[in-house]
Amino acid sequence: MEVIKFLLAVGFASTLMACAQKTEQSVDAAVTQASCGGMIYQNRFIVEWEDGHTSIENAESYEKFKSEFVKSNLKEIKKFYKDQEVQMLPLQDSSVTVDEKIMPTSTVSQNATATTYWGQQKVQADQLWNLGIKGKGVTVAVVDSYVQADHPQLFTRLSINTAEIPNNGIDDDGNGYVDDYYSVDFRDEPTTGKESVHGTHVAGIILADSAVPSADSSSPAMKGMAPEANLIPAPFINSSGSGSLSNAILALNYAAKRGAQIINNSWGGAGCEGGKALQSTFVDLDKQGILLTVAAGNSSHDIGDSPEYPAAFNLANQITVASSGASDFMSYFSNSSNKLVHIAAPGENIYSTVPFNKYADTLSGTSMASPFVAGAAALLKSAYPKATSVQIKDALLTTAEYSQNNQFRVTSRGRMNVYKAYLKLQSVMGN
Ligand SMILES: [Ca+2]
Ligand SMILES: [Ca+2]
Repeated sequence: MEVIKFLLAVGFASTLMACAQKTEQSVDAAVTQASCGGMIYQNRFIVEWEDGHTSIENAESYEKFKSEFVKSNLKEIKKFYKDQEVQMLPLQDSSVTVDEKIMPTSTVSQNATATTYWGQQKVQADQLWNLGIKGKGVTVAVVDSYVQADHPQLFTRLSINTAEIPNNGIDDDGNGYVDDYYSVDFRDEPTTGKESVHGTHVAGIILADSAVPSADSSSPAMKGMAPEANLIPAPFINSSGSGSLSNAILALNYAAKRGAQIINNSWGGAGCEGGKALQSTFVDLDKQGILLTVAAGNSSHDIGDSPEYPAAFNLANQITVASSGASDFMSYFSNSSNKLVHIAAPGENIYSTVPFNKYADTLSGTSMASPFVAGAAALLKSAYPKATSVQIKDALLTTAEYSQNNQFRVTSRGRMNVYKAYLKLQSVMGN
């Protein structure tokens, strides 16, 4: 697997490893150029089968895996990869201890300031809210770290697997996961005493329920971009901030099968052999028409020169997002590329929900910019359910805002404006 930490400010050692494919593959020439490093799991393997499904297999060693598992399933196996982990650093390291959990119980005064919702205002989300467009009927998956699903502003938005009866110890819908009424936790180490705030923050940017008031006197309620969209949290990043590529793939495939129409990916670090496994999954999701929003990364570089994945996959239904600030300049930390990064969105000092000891807080990074676009896409999809992901992407990219003096180094040259994208989509789709 690869791991993957949220946002990505990553220095990779370059350790190219031999590919473990059964046959020559051309899944992605580009991925092989990426540097890769970090820990390789010696006893866990990602297997792509001829029938199209992917599984994760454990074995004592690589040799035993090849001589026993692969040998006995040779006809059915299409490709296999070593699982790997890549360490990346979030822009801001932020976590809370689990015993700090204090659920607010009463509603008190709200103290939003002019800058609290600068991002939502900049992209003119309120114009759509005023039209009653709030993401209703659209399902968004957050493939990330832990999400506090019982946060008051997220709990109301949880997508429910109606084919599953909760807490009866049975996999009622036969999807391979017992009691996944809400979701599945794909992390290797679900509880360590500390939790990252990342996933909860990302989820809130997309769809925190603005109809639920804050119960914390020091924190105003979050206004999610699409406050009536539905959430599938699919955590795979451990509380330490890293995760495995195999768990990411399981989480992505799970979200797709549960009906996610949009999947946000505020993480990176998938290079080399493992990057090919991830790309194969992304290509499959892309073929299903799922819109994939991806953080460009926080290494301040051009990912056309130094590819990072999944940011640089550049698929038809993928939108890779750079970060901009309140003054509408590219954030100093943001990755860019005139070919591979598509649009900028607010990513500095972004206020959103956090777990446990506070109601909401401020973080910065392309991890925050990507969910702005995911939420915008959910708004557009709810307004025009028949719009394809390509049409939604095109509407967002062709209406990005920029001035002649300030063009962003992204394909659209500008920063997202969801209201303008809505008007564009309206002209394409008709009323
Ligand atoms: Ca199930
Ligand atoms: Ca059940």
